[in-house]
Amino acid sequence: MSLTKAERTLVLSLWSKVATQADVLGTETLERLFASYPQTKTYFPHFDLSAGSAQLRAHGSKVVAALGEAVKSLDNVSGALAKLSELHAYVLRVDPVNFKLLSHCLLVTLAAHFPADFSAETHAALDKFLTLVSNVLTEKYR
Ligand code: HNI
Repeated sequence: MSLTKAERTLVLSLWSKVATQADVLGTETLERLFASYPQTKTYFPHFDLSAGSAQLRAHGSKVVAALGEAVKSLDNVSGALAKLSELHAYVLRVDPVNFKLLSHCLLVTLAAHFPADFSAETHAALDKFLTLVSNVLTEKYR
């Protein structure tokens, strides 16, 4: 699976805006995840998950930063995220279903923050990108 040239352009263009607000966008994504799908909180028993907590914000920026690395390596996402793939599969053992939930919450967050950029084409390109990343982060399970 890979993105077409047109899809890459759309992802890169929106990501140039996302990268400057990694903290805010990542935190909101996690807040939406834990509010809408509380079962996902079970992976973070050691976190203070109240809205806007320091841990939530730190983790939110890490997740968006990792996605930024993938955006920079659209030709080799599995290489760019190899270590994270091992971490999520072998150490954290996150059920793959949760990647869909997180991806959805990120899309909603981006749509809310960048309504003018969030055309159906951009939505579809981001969805494909997040599916690609999720596949990489869960491929070690198979
Ligand atoms: Ni995820 C740690 C990126 C999906 C649960 N995760 C990380 C780290 C990054 C990261 C970066 C920090 C690694 C480090 O410190 O070395 N996670 C991503 C990305 C996605 C993702 C890019 C998907 C797009 N993670 C998920 C999902 C869950 C999840 C769906 C569970 C619901 N991640 C975790 C947990 C940790 C984690 C738990 C460890 C947190 C900690 O600091 O203890």
